[in-house]
Amino acid sequence: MTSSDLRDSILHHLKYSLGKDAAHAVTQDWRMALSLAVRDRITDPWFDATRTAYAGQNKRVYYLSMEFLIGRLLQDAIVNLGLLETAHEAFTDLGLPLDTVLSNEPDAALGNGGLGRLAACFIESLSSLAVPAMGYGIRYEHGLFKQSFVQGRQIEAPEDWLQQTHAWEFERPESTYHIGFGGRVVQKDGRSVWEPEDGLIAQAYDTPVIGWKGRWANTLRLWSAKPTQIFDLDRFNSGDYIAASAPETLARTISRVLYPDDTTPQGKELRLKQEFFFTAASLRDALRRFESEYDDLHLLPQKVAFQLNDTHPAIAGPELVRLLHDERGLPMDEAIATARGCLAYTNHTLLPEALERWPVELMGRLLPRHLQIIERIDAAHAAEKPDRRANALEDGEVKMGELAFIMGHKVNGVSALHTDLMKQTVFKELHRLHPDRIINQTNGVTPRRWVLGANPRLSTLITDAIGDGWVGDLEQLSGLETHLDDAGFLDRFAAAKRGNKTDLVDWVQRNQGIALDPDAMFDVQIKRIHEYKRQHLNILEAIALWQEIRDNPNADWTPRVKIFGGKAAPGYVFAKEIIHLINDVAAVLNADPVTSKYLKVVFLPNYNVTLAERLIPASDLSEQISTAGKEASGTGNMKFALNGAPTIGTLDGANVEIREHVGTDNFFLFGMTAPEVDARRELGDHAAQAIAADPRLARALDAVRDDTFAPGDPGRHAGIAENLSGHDYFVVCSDFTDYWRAQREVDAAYADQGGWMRMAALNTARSGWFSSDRSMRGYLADIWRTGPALGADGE
Ligand code: CJB
Repeated sequence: MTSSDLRDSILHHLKYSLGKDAAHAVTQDWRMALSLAVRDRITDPWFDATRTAYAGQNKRVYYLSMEFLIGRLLQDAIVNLGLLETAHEAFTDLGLPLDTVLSNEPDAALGNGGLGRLAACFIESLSSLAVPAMGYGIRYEHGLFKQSFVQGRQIEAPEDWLQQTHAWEFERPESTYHIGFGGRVVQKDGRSVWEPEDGLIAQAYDTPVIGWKGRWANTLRLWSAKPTQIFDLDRFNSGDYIAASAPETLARTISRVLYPDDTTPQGKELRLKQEFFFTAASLRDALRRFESEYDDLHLLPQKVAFQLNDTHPAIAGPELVRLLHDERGLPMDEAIATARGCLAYTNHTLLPEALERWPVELMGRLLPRHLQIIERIDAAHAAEKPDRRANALEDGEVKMGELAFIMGHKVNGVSALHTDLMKQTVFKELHRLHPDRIINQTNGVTPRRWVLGANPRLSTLITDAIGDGWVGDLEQLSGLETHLDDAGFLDRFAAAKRGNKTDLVDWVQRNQGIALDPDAMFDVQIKRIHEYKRQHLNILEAIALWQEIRDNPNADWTPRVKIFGGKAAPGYVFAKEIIHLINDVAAVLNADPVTSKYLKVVFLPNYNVTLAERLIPASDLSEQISTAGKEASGTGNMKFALNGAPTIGTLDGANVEIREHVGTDNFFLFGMTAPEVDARRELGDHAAQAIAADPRLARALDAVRDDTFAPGDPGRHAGIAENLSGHDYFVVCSDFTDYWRAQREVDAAYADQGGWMRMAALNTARSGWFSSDRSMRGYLADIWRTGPALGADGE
C-alpha cells in the first residue's frame, strides 16, 4: 500500500463512513477515518485466518479473562501492518502530524493492571504466532476510573472510553446468548434441568487483533449485557418512565463497570454475576463453533482449550459440565473428564484476600445447579483421591482457586518463584495429590508494542545493528552483545535514551508545569499502588536522601528524579494515604532551593498504558521493590529491562529470572528473600529493631510523623508512620537499610555514564527471553498441546 492509497482510503472513509468534509474535519474525524482505513487492511487477513483455522481443523485456544487492558489500538495495528512510514507520509500530505492523530485515541482501560495487560500481550502474540485463538471478556462501558489529584489526594472520576464510537469493533447483533440467574433445578425425564428465574442477553462485539507483519488476526470478543425485554410498555403507558426502563438498567449494570480493584475482589453479588455472564456466554459460543464442525463431544479436548485467567472465570468448570451433562446428555463422570481436558488455570496471586471465595448461600441462590455440580465435582475428586481432603467446598464457601485447580488439567504460575510458592503454600495439599498439574509459565510482554511501537529510537538502532528479525524473534537481541565494545554503538544507545528523556521532559513541562533535567537519573516506579509493592519504601528513601543532601549540600550528589505513577483502589484507604504522602513530599522537595537540583519527585496522574509507553523508554532505573514472595511475576519489570533500564529490586516474582538473564552485575539487588521475610516477621518487633539500628530510617520516619510534609496539619501522615514503626507487615523498615545501600550503588554506577550505558544496553541485549511470544510457545507446548496454523513461510 502506498501513502497515496492510504490517503485516498482515509479521505474515502472521512466522506462516506463519517459524513465529513475534509475542510471541516477535526482531529477525531481524522483519527476515525485512519482507523477505518487501517481496519480495512486487517479484515482480509482476519477472514483468511478464520478460513484457514476451519479448513485445517485446528485446535482453538480460548483465553477467558475479566480484563483486557488493550490501551490504544491504532498505532499497534499500523506498526504490525508495517504501515508506520506510509501513514506518516499520508498525513504529511494531509497537513496534519500523524502523532496528533494517534494521540487522539482514547486508552481502552478494560483492566486494572498486570493481569489485564498480560491478556492483551498474549492475544497479540497468539496473532503474531498465527495460532487460532480468541480472547473472551466483557465490554465494560466504563473501564478503570480516571485519576486526578486535588491537594495531593487521589480523586476518581468515571472513565468514558465508549463516549466516542469505538473504531475497531464490529457489533454482532446476531451473536447473542441468553444467560440465566437464580430459579430452581427440576427433574425432567431423570435429568436435572436448571430453570433460571431471571435472565439477560449477552451480545458479542468483535475486535480484530492483527499480528506482526499482518500474517494472521485473531478476535477479541467482548460481551455486552442487554435486557431480554427492552422496556416495560405497560408501565411506560401508565407514565412510570423510570420503572419502565428498569429492565434495561438492571441488565446493563452487568457490563457497566470494571471493578476498580486489583488483587482483592469485592465480595459482591454483581461481581459473581459478571463472572458467570461472560464465562457462560463464551463457553456456549465456543461449543456452538465446535458443534458446527464436529458431532462427537469426546473430541472436545483435542479441539478446544479454555485458559482461565485467574479464578474470575473459574465457574467455567461447573458450567461446562452442566452444558455437557444436563444439556447434551454426557454421563456425569465423562462430562467432568471432558471438561477437565479442555480447561487450564493460571494463578496470578498468592495474596489470601485475592483468592476468590463465594458464600454457598450466594452461589446457591444465583447458580443453584452449579452449586450441585460443584458438590459432584468434589465428590468425584474425593473418590479419585480418597486419602486427603482438598475440596472446592469448605466451611460454607466455594473456593474458586481449588475449583479451578480440580477442574483444570494444568495449573500454571507466572514466574518460577511464584510457581514454587504455589506448591508450598496455597495449593500445597492439591499439589501433593496431583504432583504433575502445577507447571511454570513465566510471563512475557509483546515486543511490538513495548519496543518497536513505544521506542522507535532504540528500535532503529537495534535494527541497524542486527536487522529486523528481533521483532518476531526477540531472543535475537543477544546479537547486540557483540556491538557493546563499539563506542559508536553505545553513543547511539545513549543518544536514543537521551532523546526519549528529552521528549518526556517536554511532556512533563507541558502537562504538569514541572521542569526536569534530562541529565538527571530518571528513577521510575509505575504500577498499582499497594503496600506489597512498597511505594512507601521508595518515598522513605527519597525523604532520607533529601535530609542527607540538606546536611551536606556540597557533596557530589548524583541528580535524580523519582517518578511515580499508579492508581489506588478507591476503597483501599492506606494506598490512598501513600499517594497523598508522595504528593506532599514532592511539593516540599521540589520547592527546596538547595536540594531540588539533585532530587525531585514527580507523581504523574492517571497512569495508563499510554503513559507507560511514554515513560518506560525514557527511564534509567526500574523500581521493582515488592516484599519478596508477594509479587507473582511483574511484567513492567520486563518492559524496563528491554528498554535499557536496569532494575533495583528484590528477589521477587520474575525479578529473579531477569537478574539471571541480564547478569548479577547488571541488576541492583537488595532486601530479604521470601523465607527471610517469613522468619523476620516471626520477630514481633522487627520494625522497631530496624529503626533502632538505622538512624537515617528513624529520622525519615520522624519527618513523616511530624508536619514536615503537612505544614500546619501535623498528624496527616501519622497513620503511615505508625503502621511502619509498628506492625509493618510488608517489612518496609527491615528492608530499608539495604535498599539505601543499593541506591547509593546506583548513584555511583550512574555517575560513570560509559559504564551505565553498557549496563543498560546489556539489559536490552539479554532480555529477549521475556517476550510474550516465548510465553505463548510455552503454553502451546505444555498446556494447550497445539501450535501455529501457518508455518514461518506463511503456508
Ligand atoms: N495480578 O494484576 C493482577 N491482578 C490480580 O488480581 C492478580 C494478579 C498481577 O498479574 C500479573 C500478570 O500475571 C503479575 O505479573 C503480577 O505480579 C500480579 O500482581
